[in-house]
Amino acid sequence: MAEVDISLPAHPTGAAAKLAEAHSALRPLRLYGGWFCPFVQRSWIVLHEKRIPHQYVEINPYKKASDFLALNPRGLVPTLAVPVDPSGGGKEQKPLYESSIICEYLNEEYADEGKHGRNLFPESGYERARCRLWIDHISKNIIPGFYKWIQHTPEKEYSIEEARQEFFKNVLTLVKEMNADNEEQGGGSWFLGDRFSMVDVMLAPWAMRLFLIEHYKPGGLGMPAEGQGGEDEKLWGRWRRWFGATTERKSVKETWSEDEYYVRAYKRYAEDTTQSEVGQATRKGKKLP
Ligand SMILES: N[C@@H](CCC(=O)N[C@@H](CS)C(=O)NCC(=O)O)C(=O)O
Repeated sequence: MAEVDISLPAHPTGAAAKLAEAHSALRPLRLYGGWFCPFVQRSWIVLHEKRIPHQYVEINPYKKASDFLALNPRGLVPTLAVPVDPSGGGKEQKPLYESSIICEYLNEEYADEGKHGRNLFPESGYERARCRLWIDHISKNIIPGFYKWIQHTPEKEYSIEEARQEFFKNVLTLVKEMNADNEEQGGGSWFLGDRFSMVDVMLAPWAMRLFLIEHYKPGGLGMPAEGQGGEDEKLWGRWRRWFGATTERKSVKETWSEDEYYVRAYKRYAEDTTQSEVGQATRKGKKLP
């Protein structure tokens, strides 16, 4: 069974292939990633947003090669190799892993706004904490709910409608916290209104993968279309704005392979036969790795 997981196409395609190619030269800062992985896409988006010089190395995390495990004993992508002494050529490297930690590290370490663009966290201490609170909600509730839904099969003790409603509830809880989208109140589509932030980065990869639920699951995604959201129409409208802006964001589009390859890669999730750690944890009702 595990063999199928390691038979994934070995390289990104489409826009992501171009980006990977443009970052294939040896560099002291190196991202080990898998094109299909949403956790990797988070780190990739930050590297792109902040114009951080780096090398992208495509690996298959299911193969657990010994040099990969030496860097990251958890054996998961993204894994970042950070130069011990960047000024000294960066031959020696130390590892970092966990997508949210990698993203925070990159944002802090490449802080020169002239070179790397705006900080992905706001200046106000309270607002920074509020961002982290909602990142926590994304990681603890929205993302596990995505896998619970996509891995739903008729044998489960929960129904597909329950999985859908739980996912919707968690999305709308986040949407309620999004800054208002009307001009008087600051405008803009992002979590913080007109400012793109780490909250947007943390959720974007799963927003991009919602089409897989539409593709694979009975009844599809079922998110209300414009005007169909009933008493939650205002919130769904805000969600649609965020979603539209996210799917059009350059850093999101350019870290995206061709749709058909995700369809192939997620078949095992949709059939609930994946042996990935995330998939197994979901099956057992455990916390995600
Ligand atoms: N909590 C980790 C999760 C990373 C993760 O699960 N990556 C998957 C690919 S999407 C992986 O490397 N899977 C290898 C495996 O399951 O054996 C993070 O945020 O970086």
